[in-house]
Amino acid sequence: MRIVFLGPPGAGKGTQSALLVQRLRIPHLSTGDMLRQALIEGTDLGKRADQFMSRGELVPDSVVLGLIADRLDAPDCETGCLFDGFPRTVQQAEALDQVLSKRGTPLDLVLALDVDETELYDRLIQRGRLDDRPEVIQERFKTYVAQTRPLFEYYADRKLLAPIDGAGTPDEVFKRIEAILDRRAE
Ligand code: B4P
Repeated sequence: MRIVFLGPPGAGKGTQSALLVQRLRIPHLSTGDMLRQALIEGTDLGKRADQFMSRGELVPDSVVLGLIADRLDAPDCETGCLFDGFPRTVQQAEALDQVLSKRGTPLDLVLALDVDETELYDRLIQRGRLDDRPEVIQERFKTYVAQTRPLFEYYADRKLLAPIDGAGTPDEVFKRIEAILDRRAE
């Protein structure tokens, strides 16, 4: 099964993805984690990505698409995977469609988390990662609305979108996701 997790910064994509990959036993492909790992390792790619992440901007599509294409070549992705925080632009979504259709393995589902912006802000401030400073959070929200939010329509048009209320505890949100999966399996 191939699933995309979509949602604003701090909506819980990473949190819910960790639960979902345990249930589905598929690899977890988080572009945010991959970029942060590249920075920790001090690679050129990591240093380049950091310039964008630290300002609340998206890392260029070419960088992110290269990471995803390499990861999809690994044998553990043959039976499926969970894309967490990718795609984040319509261009990334189109590129992903192309890569997957070449492999004959299209997307099955797009889970779209929605959470009130005040709640998102509180969660991110509490998390306190380097890119969770007030001015960077506001920039990430703006970037999300301009570049990622259009993906809701993109995937709704393709009948793949499953909207989820992301308010409440992580367990409550995960139960809503499980209900969607159970309905699909019926
Ligand atoms: P990401 O790593 O994807 O991070 P995020 O959107 O900020 O967080 P997420 O939604 O995963 O929230 P989480 O579960 O951690 O992106 C970081 C940056 O990387 C981007 O800004 C961008 O620059 C770059 N990037 C990544 N992918 C890219 C792409 N495809 N293209 C270009 N650039 C890209 O939850 C947040 C906090 O809330 C946590 O502390 C968590 O414990 C808490 N929480 C979660 N669920 C909760 C709940 N239900 N109730 C209360 N708290 C909750």
